[in-house]
Amino acid sequence: MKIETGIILALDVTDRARAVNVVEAAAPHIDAVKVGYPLVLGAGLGMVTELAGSAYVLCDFKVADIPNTNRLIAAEAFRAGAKGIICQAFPGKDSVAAVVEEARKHGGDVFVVTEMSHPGALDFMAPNAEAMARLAAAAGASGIIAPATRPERVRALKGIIGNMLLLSPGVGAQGGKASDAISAGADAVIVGRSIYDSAEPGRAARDLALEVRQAKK
Ligand code: OMP
Repeated sequence: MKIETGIILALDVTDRARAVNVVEAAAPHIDAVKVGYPLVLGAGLGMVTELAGSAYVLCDFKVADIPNTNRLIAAEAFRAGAKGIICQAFPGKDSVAAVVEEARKHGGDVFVVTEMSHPGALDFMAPNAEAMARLAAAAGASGIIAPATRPERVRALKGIIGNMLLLSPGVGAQGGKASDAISAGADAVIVGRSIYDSAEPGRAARDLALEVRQAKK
């Protein structure tokens, strides 16, 4: 993934026409479109293929199964046109390695979730997040996902992964600030509702891109 604006659009809408409109408006200000279960279950896996015609599509399937099932899921995502995929670390290193191995066949990226952005992540994920970041690095992933809602955790986890990418969700609707996440070491922020629920998604994406650019100075 090439980081320029530092904005990844989380396209969690379920309707094809709305999805296309939001992407068209936000396109000049984003580095990638993250497509997850809401859109794929609502409008079909064909959305990945359609959007891949004009954008880097990051499939957020939070892949979290045994190695063979992970491999099968990743293969379908890349076959549909995804350039990157998100997997969970907690099933362990063989499960993550299976996703990385499949991604390599397609020249794709793997991003591994460490500590999630919601409060419940403190129950089980936070105590293990450093180990999960080390696992991601050892597996040869392109990067990790870490919470904009806790910039101090972004800083700590970026310290573990070095030059790997750190993508940070939790901006806006979940209470985090893009500039805080970037200042703490995030390479890009993942933003959904603050863009797609805005009356002007293009303007919302542009304003966030400006905030990111200023925080990177
Ligand atoms: P908004 O809260 O609407 O900006 O959306 C955030 C997006 O990031 C959603 O697609 C979430 O599924 C995703 N996300 C998190 O919010 N927190 C995480 O810890 C990890 C993710 C993710 O993997 O993308």
